Amino acid sequence: MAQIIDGKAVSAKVKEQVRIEAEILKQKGIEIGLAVVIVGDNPASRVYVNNKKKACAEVGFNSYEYALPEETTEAELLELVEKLNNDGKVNGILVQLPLPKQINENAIINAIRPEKDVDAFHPENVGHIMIGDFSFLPCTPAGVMELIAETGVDVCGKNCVVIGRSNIVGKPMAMLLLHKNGTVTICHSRTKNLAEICSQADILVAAVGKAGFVTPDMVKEGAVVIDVGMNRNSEGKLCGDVDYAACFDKAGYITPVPGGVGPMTIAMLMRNTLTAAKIKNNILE
Ligand code: BQF
Repeated sequence: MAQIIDGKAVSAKVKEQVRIEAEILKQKGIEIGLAVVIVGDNPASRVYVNNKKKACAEVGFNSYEYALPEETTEAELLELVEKLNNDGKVNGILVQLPLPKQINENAIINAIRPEKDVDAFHPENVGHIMIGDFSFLPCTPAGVMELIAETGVDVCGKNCVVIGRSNIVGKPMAMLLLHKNGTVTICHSRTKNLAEICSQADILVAAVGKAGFVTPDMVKEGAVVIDVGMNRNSEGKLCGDVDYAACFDKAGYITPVPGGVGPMTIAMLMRNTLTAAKIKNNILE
C-alpha cells in the first residue's frame, strides 16, 4: 500500500518559508511584486491565475494582474512585457500559457528579461538549467523534486522514468533528476515498450496529459509515482495521468490529484519570485 505524498502540506511549508523571508525583506524596505498576465478567458487559465494571485497574498507579495482580451496581438503583448521588464515594482513576470493562436509563445518568452523569468522558460534560463548553475528552476519540475525529497528516497543511482517530453515539464524534469545522479529515461508517444520501461522505474513521473494513462502493470512494486497530469475525466472531475485507485497498492509513494504536484507548482513560483527579488537587491544566498 502506498504512502500518499501530501503536496498541499509540503507546499504550505514552502510558502511559509517564503513568507518569513519576504517579511524580513519588507523590514528592510524591499517589497516583492509578481506581474501575472492572462490573455483571453480560458477557464482553466483563470483558475491558475487566481491560484497564483492568492498565493502572492499569502506570502506577502504584491501581485499585479494584467487581463488582456482574446484578440490581443503579439505586438501588444510584447509592449506590455517590455513595460513590465522596466517596472521596478515587478520582480517576476508570469505570462499564463497557453496563449491565443495569433501570438507566438516563444516570441513572448524570449522577450521576458531573464532576471524576471520566474517560470524559467527563457532560453538563457533553460541553458542555465542544462549546465546546472541555475537561479530559477521551472516550477513544476522543481516542485516534483521537493515531493521526491519528502519521501526520503535518494534519487542517486535510481532508475527514473519521465513520461512526456514537453519543454515545460518533461525535458527539465529529466535534467533535474539527472543532476541528482538518477539514471533517466524519457518516454513519449513514439516510445516502444513504454509499459515495460516504466515498470522498471524506481521513480516514475507521469506528464502525459491523458487520464488513467499509467496502469498498475507500468508500476514497479514500491516505486515513487508522481502524477503531473491535470485532466478532466468523463464526469468533469479533476484527475491525473495515473489510475490512482488501481496503482495505489503497488506504489510505495504516490501523489494525489488534486493536492499533489499542482500546489507545489504554485509554491515554487513564489520561491522563484523571492529569489528574483533577492538577486536584484544583491542579497546573496
Ligand atoms: C491542486 C497547469 C497544465 C497547463 C498549464 C493546485 C494548480 C493546480 C492544481 C495550479 C497548471 C497546473 C498551472 C492544484 C498552475 C498547476 O490543488 O491540485 C494548483 O494552479 N497549477 C498553470 O499555471 O498552468 C498550467 C497545468
